[in-house]
Amino acid sequence: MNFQTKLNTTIKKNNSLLCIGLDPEIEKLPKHLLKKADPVFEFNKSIIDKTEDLVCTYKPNIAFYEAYGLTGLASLKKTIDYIHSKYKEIPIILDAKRADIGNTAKMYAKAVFEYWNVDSITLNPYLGFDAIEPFLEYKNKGIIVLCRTSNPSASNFQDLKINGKKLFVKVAEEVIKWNKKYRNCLIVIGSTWPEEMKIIRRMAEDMFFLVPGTGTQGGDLKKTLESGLTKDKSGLIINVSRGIIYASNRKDFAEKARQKAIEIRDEINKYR
Ligand code: OMP
Repeated sequence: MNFQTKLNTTIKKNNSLLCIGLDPEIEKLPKHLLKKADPVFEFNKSIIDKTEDLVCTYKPNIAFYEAYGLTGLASLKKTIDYIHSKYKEIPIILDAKRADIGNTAKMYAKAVFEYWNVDSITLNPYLGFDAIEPFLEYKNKGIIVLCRTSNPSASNFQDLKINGKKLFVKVAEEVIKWNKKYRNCLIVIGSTWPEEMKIIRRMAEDMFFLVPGTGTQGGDLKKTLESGLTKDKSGLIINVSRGIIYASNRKDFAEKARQKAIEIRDEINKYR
Protein backbone atom coordinates (compact mmCIF):
# COMPACT_ATOMS: atom_id res chain seq x y z
CA MET A 1 0.00 0.00 0.00
CA ASN A 2 1.42 3.41 -0.85
CA PHE A 3 1.84 6.20 1.71
CA GLN A 4 -1.19 8.25 0.61
CA THR A 5 -3.49 5.23 0.68
CA LYS A 6 -2.26 4.16 4.12
CA LEU A 7 -2.62 7.70 5.41
CA ASN A 8 -6.16 8.20 4.07
CA THR A 9 -7.24 4.76 5.28
CA THR A 10 -5.99 5.41 8.80
CA ILE A 11 -7.40 8.96 8.93
CA LYS A 12 -10.80 7.52 8.09
CA LYS A 13 -10.58 4.45 10.32
CA ASN A 14 -9.44 6.40 13.41
CA ASN A 15 -11.23 9.64 12.50
CA SER A 16 -7.97 11.37 13.32
CA LEU A 17 -5.43 13.85 11.93
CA LEU A 18 -3.13 13.33 14.90
CA CYS A 19 0.46 12.19 14.43
CA ILE A 20 2.35 11.15 17.53
CA GLY A 21 6.04 11.96 17.46
CA LEU A 22 8.14 9.18 18.94
CA ASP A 23 11.04 11.26 20.28
CA PRO A 24 12.25 9.39 23.39
CA GLU A 25 14.91 10.74 25.76
CA ILE A 26 16.28 8.28 28.32
CA GLU A 27 16.28 10.93 31.09
CA LYS A 28 12.54 11.49 30.62
CA LEU A 29 11.46 7.84 30.56
CA PRO A 30 9.63 6.30 33.53
CA LYS A 31 12.23 4.86 35.92
CA HIS A 32 10.77 1.34 35.95
CA LEU A 33 11.51 0.96 32.21
CA LEU A 34 15.22 1.50 32.70
CA LYS A 35 15.53 -2.04 34.07
CA LYS A 36 14.37 -3.48 30.73
CA ALA A 37 16.83 -4.66 28.06
CA ASP A 38 15.62 -2.00 25.59
CA PRO A 39 13.89 0.81 27.52
CA VAL A 40 13.39 3.01 24.44
CA PHE A 41 11.63 0.26 22.51
CA GLU A 42 9.51 -0.71 25.54
CA PHE A 43 8.49 2.93 25.94
CA ASN A 44 7.56 3.30 22.26
CA LYS A 45 5.73 -0.04 22.19
CA SER A 46 3.58 0.92 25.20
CA ILE A 47 2.73 4.32 23.70
CA ILE A 48 1.92 2.74 20.31
CA ASP A 49 -0.29 -0.01 21.78
CA LYS A 50 -2.26 2.57 23.75
CA THR A 51 -2.72 5.07 20.91
CA GLU A 52 -2.92 3.05 17.66
CA ASP A 53 -6.68 3.74 17.41
CA LEU A 54 -6.18 7.51 17.85
CA VAL A 55 -3.55 8.46 15.27
CA CYS A 56 -3.19 8.78 11.51
CA THR A 57 0.58 8.20 11.59
CA TYR A 58 3.64 7.94 13.85
CA LYS A 59 6.74 10.06 13.36
CA PRO A 60 10.00 8.98 15.00
CA ASN A 61 12.71 11.63 14.72
CA ILE A 62 16.02 9.88 14.06
CA ALA A 63 18.00 12.31 16.28
CA PHE A 64 16.47 10.75 19.39
CA TYR A 65 17.86 7.33 18.37
CA GLU A 66 21.21 8.36 16.85
CA ALA A 67 21.98 10.09 20.15
CA TYR A 68 22.27 6.64 21.77
CA GLY A 69 24.51 5.18 19.06
CA LEU A 70 23.95 1.68 17.75
CA THR A 71 21.71 0.81 20.70
CA GLY A 72 19.41 3.71 19.82
CA LEU A 73 19.35 2.76 16.14
CA ALA A 74 18.41 -0.80 17.10
CA SER A 75 15.50 0.59 19.16
CA LEU A 76 14.36 2.60 16.13
CA LYS A 77 14.49 -0.44 13.84
CA LYS A 78 12.52 -2.51 16.35
CA THR A 79 9.92 0.27 16.66
CA ILE A 80 9.48 0.53 12.87
CA ASP A 81 9.23 -3.27 12.48
CA TYR A 82 6.75 -3.45 15.35
CA ILE A 83 4.39 -0.90 13.79
CA HIS A 84 4.61 -2.59 10.37
CA SER A 85 3.93 -6.03 11.78
CA LYS A 86 1.19 -5.20 14.28
CA TYR A 87 -0.52 -2.14 12.78
CA LYS A 88 -0.06 -2.64 9.04
CA GLU A 89 -2.24 0.26 7.94
CA ILE A 90 -0.52 2.94 10.03
CA PRO A 91 2.10 4.78 7.98
CA ILE A 92 5.43 5.81 9.51
CA ILE A 93 7.15 9.11 8.78
CA LEU A 94 10.87 9.08 9.49
CA ASP A 95 11.84 12.60 10.47
CA ALA A 96 15.44 12.94 9.30
CA LYS A 97 15.38 16.16 7.23
CA ARG A 98 17.69 14.64 4.61
CA ALA A 99 18.95 15.81 1.16
CA ASP A 100 22.43 16.19 -0.34
CA ILE A 101 24.08 16.22 -3.79
CA GLY A 102 22.33 13.74 -6.10
CA ASN A 103 24.84 10.92 -5.72
CA THR A 104 24.62 11.05 -1.93
CA ALA A 105 20.87 11.69 -1.87
CA LYS A 106 20.44 8.43 -3.79
CA MET A 107 22.10 6.56 -0.91
CA TYR A 108 20.10 8.45 1.71
CA ALA A 109 16.91 7.49 -0.15
CA LYS A 110 18.02 3.87 -0.34
CA ALA A 111 18.73 3.90 3.41
CA VAL A 112 15.40 5.39 4.47
CA PHE A 113 13.16 3.43 2.12
CA GLU A 114 15.02 0.14 1.76
CA TYR A 115 16.81 -0.31 5.10
CA TRP A 116 14.66 1.69 7.51
CA ASN A 117 11.65 0.71 5.42
CA VAL A 118 9.50 3.71 6.34
CA ASP A 119 6.56 5.09 4.37
CA SER A 120 7.66 8.69 4.29
CA ILE A 121 10.61 11.02 4.95
CA THR A 122 11.15 14.69 5.80
CA LEU A 123 13.57 16.57 3.51
CA ASN A 124 15.39 19.87 3.50
CA PRO A 125 14.98 21.78 0.19
CA TYR A 126 18.09 23.98 0.49
CA LEU A 127 20.11 22.09 -2.14
CA GLY A 128 17.38 22.15 -4.78
CA PHE A 129 15.77 19.60 -7.07
CA ASP A 130 18.62 17.16 -7.71
CA ALA A 131 18.90 16.56 -3.95
CA ILE A 132 15.20 15.69 -3.75
CA GLU A 133 14.77 13.76 -7.00
CA PRO A 134 16.19 10.40 -5.79
CA PHE A 135 13.54 10.42 -3.04
CA LEU A 136 10.74 11.47 -5.42
CA GLU A 137 11.48 8.44 -7.57
CA TYR A 138 10.13 6.21 -4.80
CA LYS A 139 6.63 7.01 -6.02
CA ASN A 140 4.81 4.96 -3.37
CA LYS A 141 6.48 6.90 -0.54
CA GLY A 142 5.60 10.27 1.01
CA ILE A 143 8.16 13.01 0.32
CA ILE A 144 7.70 15.76 2.92
CA VAL A 145 9.59 19.00 2.25
CA LEU A 146 10.32 21.69 4.85
CA CYS A 147 8.67 24.93 3.80
CA ARG A 148 7.80 27.01 6.88
CA THR A 149 9.41 25.47 9.97
CA SER A 150 7.88 25.86 13.43
CA ASN A 151 10.93 27.31 15.21
CA PRO A 152 11.33 30.96 16.31
CA SER A 153 14.20 31.63 13.83
CA ALA A 154 12.27 30.29 10.84
CA SER A 155 12.05 33.81 9.40
CA ASN A 156 15.88 34.24 9.27
CA PHE A 157 16.01 32.70 5.80
CA GLN A 158 12.44 31.69 5.01
CA ASP A 159 11.17 35.29 4.90
CA LEU A 160 13.97 36.61 2.68
CA LYS A 161 12.53 38.00 -0.54
CA ILE A 162 13.52 36.85 -4.00
CA ASN A 163 11.95 38.87 -6.83
CA GLY A 164 9.33 40.07 -4.33
CA LYS A 165 8.42 36.62 -3.02
CA LYS A 166 9.39 35.17 0.34
CA LEU A 167 11.63 32.12 0.21
CA PHE A 168 9.07 29.83 1.87
CA VAL A 169 6.57 30.76 -0.86
CA LYS A 170 9.17 29.97 -3.55
CA VAL A 171 9.84 26.61 -1.88
CA ALA A 172 6.10 25.87 -1.81
CA GLU A 173 5.86 26.74 -5.54
CA GLU A 174 8.64 24.28 -6.33
CA VAL A 175 7.18 21.47 -4.21
CA ILE A 176 3.77 21.99 -5.82
CA LYS A 177 5.48 21.67 -9.23
CA TRP A 178 7.28 18.46 -8.18
CA ASN A 179 4.01 17.10 -6.86
CA LYS A 180 2.29 17.66 -10.22
CA LYS A 181 4.79 15.27 -11.78
CA TYR A 182 5.43 12.72 -8.98
CA ARG A 183 2.14 12.89 -7.00
CA ASN A 184 3.87 12.01 -3.71
CA CYS A 185 4.86 15.34 -2.08
CA LEU A 186 3.76 16.93 1.18
CA ILE A 187 4.78 20.24 2.76
CA VAL A 188 5.92 21.04 6.32
CA ILE A 189 4.38 24.14 7.92
CA GLY A 190 4.55 24.72 11.67
CA SER A 191 1.36 25.38 13.61
CA THR A 192 3.18 28.41 15.00
CA TRP A 193 2.62 30.15 11.61
CA PRO A 194 -1.12 30.14 10.78
CA GLU A 195 -0.92 33.18 8.47
CA GLU A 196 1.81 31.53 6.40
CA MET A 197 -0.26 28.35 6.35
CA LYS A 198 -3.19 30.27 4.85
CA ILE A 199 -0.94 31.47 2.03
CA ILE A 200 0.29 27.95 1.25
CA ARG A 201 -3.19 26.43 1.47
CA ARG A 202 -4.39 28.91 -1.16
CA MET A 203 -1.54 27.78 -3.42
CA ALA A 204 -2.00 24.03 -2.77
CA GLU A 205 -5.69 23.34 -2.22
CA ASP A 206 -5.45 19.56 -2.00
CA MET A 207 -1.96 18.77 -0.74
CA PHE A 208 -1.21 17.31 2.68
CA PHE A 209 0.77 19.42 5.15
CA LEU A 210 2.81 17.98 8.03
CA VAL A 211 2.19 20.38 10.90
CA PRO A 212 4.50 20.24 13.94
CA GLY A 213 4.58 22.87 16.70
CA THR A 214 1.44 22.05 18.71
CA GLY A 215 1.91 21.45 22.43
CA THR A 216 5.33 22.31 23.85
CA GLN A 217 6.16 24.81 21.05
CA GLY A 218 2.90 26.68 21.61
CA GLY A 219 1.26 26.40 18.16
CA ASP A 220 -2.43 27.37 18.01
CA LEU A 221 -4.62 24.41 17.05
CA LYS A 222 -7.78 26.40 16.28
CA LYS A 223 -5.99 28.88 14.01
CA THR A 224 -4.05 26.04 12.38
CA LEU A 225 -7.20 24.16 11.43
CA GLU A 226 -8.98 27.31 10.26
CA SER A 227 -5.99 28.16 8.07
CA GLY A 228 -4.97 24.76 6.82
CA LEU A 229 -7.86 22.33 6.40
CA THR A 230 -8.76 21.31 2.87
CA LYS A 231 -12.32 21.63 1.57
CA ASP A 232 -12.98 18.03 2.61
CA LYS A 233 -11.80 18.78 6.20
CA SER A 234 -8.57 16.89 5.89
CA GLY A 235 -5.10 17.65 4.46
CA LEU A 236 -3.31 18.16 7.77
CA ILE A 237 -1.12 15.81 9.78
CA ILE A 238 -0.90 17.42 13.20
CA ASN A 239 2.23 16.25 15.01
CA VAL A 240 2.58 16.31 18.78
CA SER A 241 5.60 14.66 20.40
CA ARG A 242 6.54 15.80 23.94
CA GLY A 243 3.02 17.04 24.67
CA ILE A 244 1.76 13.44 24.49
CA ILE A 245 4.59 11.01 25.17
CA TYR A 246 5.62 12.69 28.43
CA ALA A 247 2.14 13.17 29.86
CA SER A 248 3.41 11.19 32.88
CA ASN A 249 6.74 9.62 33.86
CA ARG A 250 5.22 7.04 36.19
CA LYS A 251 3.90 3.54 35.62
CA ASP A 252 0.71 5.02 34.15
CA PHE A 253 2.65 6.85 31.37
CA ALA A 254 0.99 5.05 28.45
CA GLU A 255 -2.53 5.49 29.83
CA LYS A 256 -1.84 9.20 30.45
CA ALA A 257 -0.43 9.53 26.92
CA ARG A 258 -3.66 7.96 25.64
CA GLN A 259 -5.78 10.45 27.58
CA LYS A 260 -3.75 13.35 26.19
CA ALA A 261 -3.98 11.93 22.65
CA ILE A 262 -7.77 11.63 22.96
CA GLU A 263 -7.96 15.22 24.19
CA ILE A 264 -5.91 16.56 21.27
CA ARG A 265 -7.59 14.36 18.64
CA ASP A 266 -11.00 15.53 19.86
CA GLU A 267 -9.93 19.15 19.90
CA ILE A 268 -8.71 18.80 16.29
CA ASN A 269 -12.02 17.18 15.31
CA LYS A 270 -13.99 19.97 16.99
CA TYR A 271 -12.67 22.36 14.34
CA ARG A 272 -13.09 19.97 11.37
P1 OMP B 1 7.38 18.53 19.92
O1 OMP B 1 7.72 19.98 19.96
O2 OMP B 1 7.94 17.78 21.09
O3 OMP B 1 5.93 18.27 19.68
O4 OMP B 1 8.20 17.89 18.69
C1 OMP B 1 8.09 18.35 17.38
C2 OMP B 1 8.72 17.35 16.42
O5 OMP B 1 8.50 17.83 15.08
C3 OMP B 1 10.23 17.20 16.56
O6 OMP B 1 10.60 15.89 16.18
C4 OMP B 1 10.77 18.21 15.57
O7 OMP B 1 12.06 17.88 15.10
C5 OMP B 1 9.74 18.13 14.44
N1 OMP B 1 9.58 19.38 13.63
C6 OMP B 1 9.40 20.58 14.26
O8 OMP B 1 9.25 20.68 15.47
N2 OMP B 1 9.36 21.72 13.49
C7 OMP B 1 9.45 21.72 12.14
O9 OMP B 1 9.37 22.76 11.51
C8 OMP B 1 9.59 20.48 11.49
C9 OMP B 1 9.57 19.33 12.23
C10 OMP B 1 9.40 18.08 11.47
O10 OMP B 1 9.89 18.01 10.34
O11 OMP B 1 8.68 17.20 11.91
